[in-house]
Amino acid sequence: MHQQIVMPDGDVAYFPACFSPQESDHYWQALTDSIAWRQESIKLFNKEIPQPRLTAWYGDEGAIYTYSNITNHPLPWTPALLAIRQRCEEVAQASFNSVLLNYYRNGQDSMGWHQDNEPELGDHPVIASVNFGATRRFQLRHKKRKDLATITIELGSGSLLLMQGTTQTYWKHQVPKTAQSVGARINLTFRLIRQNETTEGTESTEFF
Ligand SMILES: O=C(O)CCC(=O)C(=O)O
Ligand SMILES: [Mn+2]
Repeated sequence: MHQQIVMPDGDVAYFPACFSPQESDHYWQALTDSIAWRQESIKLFNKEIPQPRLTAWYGDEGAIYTYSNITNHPLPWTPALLAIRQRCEEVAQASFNSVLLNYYRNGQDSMGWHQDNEPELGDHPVIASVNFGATRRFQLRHKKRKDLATITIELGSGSLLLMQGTTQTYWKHQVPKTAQSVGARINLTFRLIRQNETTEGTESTEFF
């Protein structure tokens, strides 16, 4: 069972129960216990600002990505991450070689408007976004069409949001802060990072 979001210039599908409540409890605990959560900072106007969430990056050895001018090497897959990835690959009918994890401690943790358009992801990335724990509001906004309303989806525990096609070209997304009292939430975005000449030092254009 899934819901296709009605939107121009994008392809977003919501699977509210990709994982059962039992599986969700299990993975919540496994990820809380085993992931090396980090508090990263971003440099803004020469000041180090802590990100409003904890993060972690896991994946195949070569799945290197650059973020805020920092080259990030992934940590090796854990059994829980491999099992979650397998479910995502079955549903998405796509392959993923890395996952970015976000830990939102409470309603003050958030992620601002952005698109997942790092060059390493290629032109039309397939992104599988999985959630465990508290339900949080996820919003999509068209970059040019001011006549289109913001789309809001409440992402619940055990859900999968699949973004593909031209979604990352034409739409931005965010997880806003909320004044409501909400518990912690773990989000995982599975991605396929493309090796390129700069990171590999060869002319290989293979996907891995
Ligand atoms: O937490 C979410 O639902 C979104 C996370 C996200 O957009 C990202 O990691 O790029
Ligand atoms: Mn994103």
